[in-house]
Amino acid sequence: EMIPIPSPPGVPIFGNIREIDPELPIRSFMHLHELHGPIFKLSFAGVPRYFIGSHELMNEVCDEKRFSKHIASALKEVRNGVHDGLFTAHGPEERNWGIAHRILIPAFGPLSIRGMFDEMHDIASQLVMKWARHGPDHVIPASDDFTRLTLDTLALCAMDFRFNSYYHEELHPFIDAMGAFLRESGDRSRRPAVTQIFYREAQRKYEEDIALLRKTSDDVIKTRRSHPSDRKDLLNAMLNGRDPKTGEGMTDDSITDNMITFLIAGHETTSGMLSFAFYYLLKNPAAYQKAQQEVDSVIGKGPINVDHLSKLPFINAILRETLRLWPTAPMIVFTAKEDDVLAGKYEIPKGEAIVAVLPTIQQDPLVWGEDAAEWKPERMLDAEFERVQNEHPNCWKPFGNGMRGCIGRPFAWQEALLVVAMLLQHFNFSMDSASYQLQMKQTLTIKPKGFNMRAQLRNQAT
Ligand code: MNH
Repeated sequence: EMIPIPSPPGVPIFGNIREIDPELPIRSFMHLHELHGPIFKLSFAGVPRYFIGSHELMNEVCDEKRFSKHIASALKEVRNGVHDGLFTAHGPEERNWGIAHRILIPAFGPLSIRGMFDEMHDIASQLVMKWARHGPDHVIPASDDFTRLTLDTLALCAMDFRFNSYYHEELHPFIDAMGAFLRESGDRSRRPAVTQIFYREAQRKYEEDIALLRKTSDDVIKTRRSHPSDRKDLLNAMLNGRDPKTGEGMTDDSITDNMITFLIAGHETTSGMLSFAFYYLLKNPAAYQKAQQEVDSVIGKGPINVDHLSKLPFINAILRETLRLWPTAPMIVFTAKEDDVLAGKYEIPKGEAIVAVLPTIQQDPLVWGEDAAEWKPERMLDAEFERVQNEHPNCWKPFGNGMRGCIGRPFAWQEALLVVAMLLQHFNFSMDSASYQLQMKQTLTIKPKGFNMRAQLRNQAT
């Protein structure tokens, strides 16, 4: 028996756009799930979109035989800048995706990521020194400083390029251009196509930003070509790698598309995760203490090394639980390969966008219990986490699904474990304002808004 999918009525031309908070669409979608249940349908400028918000429905769309990743809204606009790079490619039907995917899988594998430890440590140490120098009265804008960290780490590990973001108030022109490009891509996706002609100045700036991003990346490639090195970084993997299947290498255009893609896909997601993690740690003193004890007993006062990272189960659980409540890439989009039926009762036509509202899906009480909305890292310790995932496959998907899942996950995880451990080792943190309530800011990703901390060096006479 088919059941009609709830669809709140919209207004002509714009459709349901008015029901959505343009500053924080994810909140609106989560709220609509509370009102309408696990599935509803909206239409934007005449284009229908399905939204799912339960584990049961998510588990079905993760079936790669029936569903695949769909490039819609903001991602479709990001394609204007990075084309068929890994993140914005339609999939295996685009040749460059397969070639880049096969060449880059080993380059993002655990072994290569381990080899990046020293450079990750270099940038993390700079953050520690900056906060130490500023002293305990300095108000730290957590998201901003974590974003400097993740960008600098990516650029250094991926292509031996130093943004040196900590040393400048203004960001490197590349970083400015990337921010503007992503913001405008988001804005364009919310404007009906017919109104685009009224945005000529925005269009000019958009093209200029894309040109700057590509020129910077092309220059890095040229420099490496004229000064080859045997660094084991992502740039060398792309320049020298051959696709085991076709024997082909990546074209320069594809290398540039992917170089920019790594910076786009990898910096805000990771910095948002770090910011949310510190927010929850500071809201939960018992967990904070437990995490700090873990660091003290595993690492002590000496320098951290790569082998320590596999011995931090509680910090590991903290990161997992943080991404369960606030997956920093909060929506991923699927489409049905053929006309399909979800949960035996909801008809979904072939080719339409199905948006997975990850925070709602990952707080499904049928999986996590009545306290699903609470932050409880204990439930993410290895044994318990494995048990839940075996019982409820695809209940935790902050890194996406299947062959289109995140290629940078080991990179992000190593960086985040390292940074959390080093920061807890060196500082005692507090919230700048004890009354701070979590607010969020959304672009392609989500992060805490206005979340500030203070950092007091530990092991110092006070
Ligand atoms: Mn990442 C795909 C989340 C860190 C590079 N990433 C995805 C997807 C999610 C995601 C979700 C799937 C998107 C979709 O279905 O449309 N990524 C994250 C999160 C973090 C993250 C939550 C950190 C925390 N990602 C990183 C880092 C890099 C990176 C770091 C690069 C160094 N991610 C990618 C790329 C893809 C991707 C590239 C696209 C892979 C593909 O489709 O082939």
